[in-house]
Amino acid sequence: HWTDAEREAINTFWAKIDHEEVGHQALTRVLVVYPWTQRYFSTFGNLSNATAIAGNPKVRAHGKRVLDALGDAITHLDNVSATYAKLSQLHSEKLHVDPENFRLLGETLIIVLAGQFGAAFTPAIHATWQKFLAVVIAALSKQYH
Ligand code: ZNH
Repeated sequence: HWTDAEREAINTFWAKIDHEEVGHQALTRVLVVYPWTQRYFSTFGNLSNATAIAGNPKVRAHGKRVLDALGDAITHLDNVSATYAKLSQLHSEKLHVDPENFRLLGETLIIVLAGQFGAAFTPAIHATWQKFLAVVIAALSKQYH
């Protein structure tokens, strides 16, 4: 269900994204803007304020890991549910992450991309990314019962 133009928009834009930097900014923002998300990261140490969150090396490493995982979805665009089946199960059964938080991270990621790329994040690219993230969120939410 992807057009050639959508595949092109996703892949071209993805190639420009610095996983560590964008992942770090997106996760940092989620933890600051939606502070209840901090409860899932109790092993990450000091998350007591925005400066501590931004300087926390575990937050940085985890942000990159999340972006790397988005890369798995991009290389399996026709197969995102299967690609994320184990990851969905992990978030549901082991981490107990409320899937509503996937949506918050997706929205925040869009804001970070818009801020970083400005006019280059065109309405068409924005629309395609919104669709891509909706597919990702649905796949990550799939193993919740
Ligand atoms: Zn998550 C983990 C991805 C969202 C929380 N994650 C994780 C991992 C990955 C991911 C890859 C690793 C796994 C293993 O180890 O195996 N995530 C992801 C993605 C997304 C997400 C892709 C979207 C897009 N998460 C999320 C959210 C949250 C979370 C929203 C909350 C808020 N995760 C989490 C946790 C963990 C994870 C808590 C664990 C961490 C540690 O290190 O411990």
